[in-house]
Amino acid sequence: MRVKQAAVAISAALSLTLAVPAFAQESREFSVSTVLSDAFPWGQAATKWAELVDERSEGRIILKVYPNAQLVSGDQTREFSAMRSGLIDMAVASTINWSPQVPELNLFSLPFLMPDEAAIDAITQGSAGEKIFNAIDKKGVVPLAWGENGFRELSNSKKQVDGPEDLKGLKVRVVGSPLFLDTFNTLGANPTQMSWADAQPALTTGAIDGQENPLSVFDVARVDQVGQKYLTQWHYMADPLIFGVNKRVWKSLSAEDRELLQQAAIDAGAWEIEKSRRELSDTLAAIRERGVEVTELTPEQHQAFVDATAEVYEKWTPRIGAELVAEAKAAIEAR
Ligand code: X2X
Repeated sequence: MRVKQAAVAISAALSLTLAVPAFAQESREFSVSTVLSDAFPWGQAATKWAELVDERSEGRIILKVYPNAQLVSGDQTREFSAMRSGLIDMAVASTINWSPQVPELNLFSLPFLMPDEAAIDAITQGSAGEKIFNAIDKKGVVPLAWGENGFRELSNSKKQVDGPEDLKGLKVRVVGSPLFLDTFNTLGANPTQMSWADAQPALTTGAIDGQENPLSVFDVARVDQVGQKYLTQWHYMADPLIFGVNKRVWKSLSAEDRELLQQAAIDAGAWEIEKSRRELSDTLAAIRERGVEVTELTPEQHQAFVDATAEVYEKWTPRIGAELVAEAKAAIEAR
């Protein structure tokens, strides 16, 4: 009797299993954190990743994007810790926001290290990039691919800035690593750290005079409409984006799905880097058209900023790792 009952139960369970379509059974959803929404290239990188994964897994793997750092209540420098602890499954993140937990990522924030896009690529696509990925991996997050936020330009509501002396006393909002405080303090400015969520109201009320962000962010967030009328194209640093996955989530995936997820991240990242670079000149034209005074630096003016920030290297090179900094410099030299 017992045996017969068990057999009935098993056959019922079996037919139930067979009745459920395979995709519904195996479909898994993961959270993806970003700071900027898909109105910006950054958010578009995450959306593209989700689309490619959906398509290539035939709906088995669903990436749900949560923009505006909402999974950490806007506190973007807590994103890495939240990911490591499993509160967030995946992210497309700026190197700046993860740099408090991964000191090696401060490399990209060294002022005037990377003169052009080829210099960014020389780091990310070479042995220095590999070292950085290893450092992230050791901290509990699996890095899959690179994207790009872009070269960060300086804006303010007070005056045209074409030399370090113009920054004296200017209240500038910065984010992330204390390295930014050192850079702006060295320049004689008055830097203050706050999240992007807090920066926008602070710009509106005039609590701060200036900020630094890529042209795409300045443009899409309409930063000029909160009084930022002066923009200096000083290209002092660029923040790449990193596609990453929590380690436990990564280990729970099959080898095929890991490959699928990584290849989709690589493709989405390459797509976004190409797109953001291609759109730069149109973006700059749009910003100019809205009446923003854009300052380009002469080589001499540029050099004055380089000289004024040299001491940041002395303090930060040992923290980032002397070997890594040297490797990055050599890769840039050889680009
Ligand atoms: O907060 C910023 O300035 C932003 C949006 O660029 C980053 O998250 C690094």
